Order: sequence, then C-alpha cells, then structure tokens
Amino acid sequence: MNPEYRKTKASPVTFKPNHKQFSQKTLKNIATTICNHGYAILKNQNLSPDGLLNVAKQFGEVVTFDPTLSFANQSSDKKILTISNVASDGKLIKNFKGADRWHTDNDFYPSPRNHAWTFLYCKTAQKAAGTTMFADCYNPAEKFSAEMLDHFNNLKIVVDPNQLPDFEEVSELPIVTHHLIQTHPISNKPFLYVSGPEDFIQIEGKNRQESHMLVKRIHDVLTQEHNVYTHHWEDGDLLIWDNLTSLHKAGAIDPNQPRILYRAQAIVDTNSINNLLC
Ligand SMILES: O=C(O)CCC(=O)C(=O)O
Ligand SMILES: [Fe+2]
Repeated sequence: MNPEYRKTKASPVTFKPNHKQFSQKTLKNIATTICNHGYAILKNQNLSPDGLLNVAKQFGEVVTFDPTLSFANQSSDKKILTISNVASDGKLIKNFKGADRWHTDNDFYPSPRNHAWTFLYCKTAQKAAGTTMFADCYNPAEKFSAEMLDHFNNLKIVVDPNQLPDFEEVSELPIVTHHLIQTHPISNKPFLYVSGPEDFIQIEGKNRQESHMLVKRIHDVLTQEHNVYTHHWEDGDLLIWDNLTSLHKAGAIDPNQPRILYRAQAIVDTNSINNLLC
C-alpha cells in the first residue's frame, strides 16, 4: 500500500504495510521517513511480542534492556518491555503515569550505542487519552539565535545513570557525555541532543542550577506546540522513532481505561541503514 503523507512540519509519514513481511521498498520507506522526520507510524499492524522483535531486528541489533531499568514488566529475555496500567490481577493501576517527562531513550549509552530506534506497539489504546508526544530536534538554526548556537557548539551534556529515574537501583553504567549539537550519521543534518528530564541532565562545566535552567530553556523552545507531534494511539499502531532527533514523553493517561504497549529497541547500524537507503 502506498504511504500516506501528512504535510505538517512535525507530523510523520504514515504507512499501512503488510505486517507479516516488509518488502525492501517498505523497509526503505520506513528508514527514509525516520531519518528525515525522526519517526514513522505504521498502522494496522497485528504484532505479537515476537513479531515486534522481528520488525526491530530488520533495522539493527536488538537491545537487551539493562536489568536495573525500572519499567514494570520485562519479558524473560529482557528484549520486550510491556508498558501497561493493567496489573497482573487485571485491575487498573490508578496512579500509573508512565514516562511523562520529555526525554531521550538510551542517552545513558555512549555514542554510537545511544543511536537506538524505539519500536512501540499499541495493543490496547485509550480513547482521547494516553497519547505519546514527539518534539523535533532537527534544524537547531531555525530554532535558536546564532549567538545561542555558538554557545551550544562548545557544550556537552552529561548523563549520570545514577541520577536518572529509569533505574531503580544503583546502575553499573558509567557517566557519559554527548555533544549538544551533532550531525546525524545517516541524514547528515544537524540536530540538538539535549535529552531529559530537564533537572536530571547536567551540562559539562555548569553547576546543577545553571544546567537545569539551560536544559529547561532548550526544552521550552523544542516543545512548543508547532514543533510537537502528538500521536493518538489506535490498536495496532506501531511507532518507530530515532532517539537522536526527537524528544518524547507520554501524555496524560486516563486512570479508567486500559493502555497496553509493547516496546523493543534496536541499535542502529549506520552502514546497513545506508545500504538500505541506496
Ligand atoms: O508511554 C509512552 O507513551 C512513552 C513510553 C516511552 O517513553 C518509551 O517507550 O520509551
Ligand atoms: Fe522513552
């Protein structure tokens, strides 16, 4: 089926491919979309957790999640996470908030291992709630003054896994730094790698308060409405996003409706994606 194209700036391309077997052309369309827009939407997929892993595998090395990650339900092989407000007894968890602050997955890995695509599949959607939002981090020159960009060019973010809410106990992972302004290894376009949540990210050489203020200032610009795509889930949607070029977070979750998502990740192999795009 042909891809549908929505032209607003922050909106991704939507596909309805055959979920059982992606053709080379579809794989190329998906990869092109993600590299250009930061994310792609695949409608009407009918995936089991294993089916989701099979999709992720086609784009890179599937991530085995760190055992100290605080997400509630992990599969036994630690490759699929279930993000759900339904407890094992079937009751709704009333205070389930999800990842409701702007962030970037896998910022706690050094480059190029942080170049992960996240594959989030919706088994059970909420009506008029439980969205996922994406802020576009491409085109920093359109978003910030030349003076700010000059300043950003010399800065690095510092990610300390022990400070991140993602980990429930002391993490074995070392502290990593990333340049704030980077060039995308596939699209060759500049982007801002700021991550979040804003009070957890440090800027090298700045104290906590200065870091927090600067990251907040950047988030305030990136997360303006015109720069954000909000995905209203339907059952069977698969969203794939590039963690280099978009910040994301969960929108408000309705405590009275189930919301069940499966999540996998692949570390993107730049060479194989480049080959796919040729
Ligand atoms: O629940 C959501 O909408 C977002 C989940 C999330 O941040 C993730 O899967 O990395
Ligand atoms: Fe996330």
